[in-house]
This record gives sequence, structure tokens and C-alpha cells, in this order.
Amino acid sequence: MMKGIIRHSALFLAGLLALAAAPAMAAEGLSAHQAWVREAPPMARMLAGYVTLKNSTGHPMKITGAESPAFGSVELHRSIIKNGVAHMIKQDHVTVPAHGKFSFEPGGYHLMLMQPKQALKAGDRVKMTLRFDDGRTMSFTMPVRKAGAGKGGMHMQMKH
Ligand SMILES: [Cu+2]
Repeated sequence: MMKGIIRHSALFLAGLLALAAAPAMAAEGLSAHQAWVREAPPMARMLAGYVTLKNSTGHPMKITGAESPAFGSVELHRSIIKNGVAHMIKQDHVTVPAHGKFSFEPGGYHLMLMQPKQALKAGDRVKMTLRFDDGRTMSFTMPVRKAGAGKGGMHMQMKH
């Protein structure tokens, strides 16, 4: 009896470890890549998060919202330049095309992370959950990084 319980626990633990090690996947056929949150000054009321979503299915997937335990609220935003001025426009939804990808990336779409519950610095990790129009969700972890710390220039984001 005891032996059986121990074996069961070990299997359960192995399952948890496998889950933790697996690439972020949910709403089957969708995967999250290169997720990160841009580090901001400690008093910042808003941060931006980025991630590329790949859809390996034959149908589009519509994201209608997002939430994170690290923030009071999360919105889908798009940055545009209009008459030489940068604006951010809230999006009701964004769509990951069938057999395609959608990127939240600097200068374009981003996850607007509002009312941080505590100051975040490079090296911290936050959990993000995306909601889809069919009621499914997808969760993944976003590490906090300094802008420009990764590959690819972020020079256009810098202020001189
Ligand atoms: Cu924004």
C-alpha cells in the first residue's frame, strides 16, 4: 500500500516536472516564443510585455484579453506614429493567423502591463495568461529584461 502511494507521488512529480520543462503551449497548436517584459524604473505605473505566438493549426486564434497575477490589469495595445507623435491604441482583440504567427514587439503591438503589484527588475519572472474568444486560455512565463539586452537592436527605442 505504502509503496503504491510513493510510486504514485513520484509519477505525479515527474508529470509536474515535465509540464514545467515543456515549451509554453496551450490552446493546442499555439506556442509562445521569446517572451519578455521590458524593465522599467521602480516607480513605473506601466510596463510593456512582448511575445511571439505561433499557430500551427488551420484556423485563426483570436486573443481577446490577458491577465497576470503581477499586475492589476493587462491590455492589448498597439503603438503607432501619427503626425510624428507616438500613440498607443487599445485593441479589443488581436488574431494569430492560421499556420502563421503574431508578434507583440517593441514599436508595434504590446501587452500593456498596468498597476504592477511590486517593482520588477531584470531577472524577475512574471506569469501571463492570454484569453481567447472561444474561452480557452494560454499561460507562459515572461522574464524581465533590460531593453536592448537581447539579440537585435533596440536602438530606435532609446532616447538621446
Ligand atoms: Cu501601451
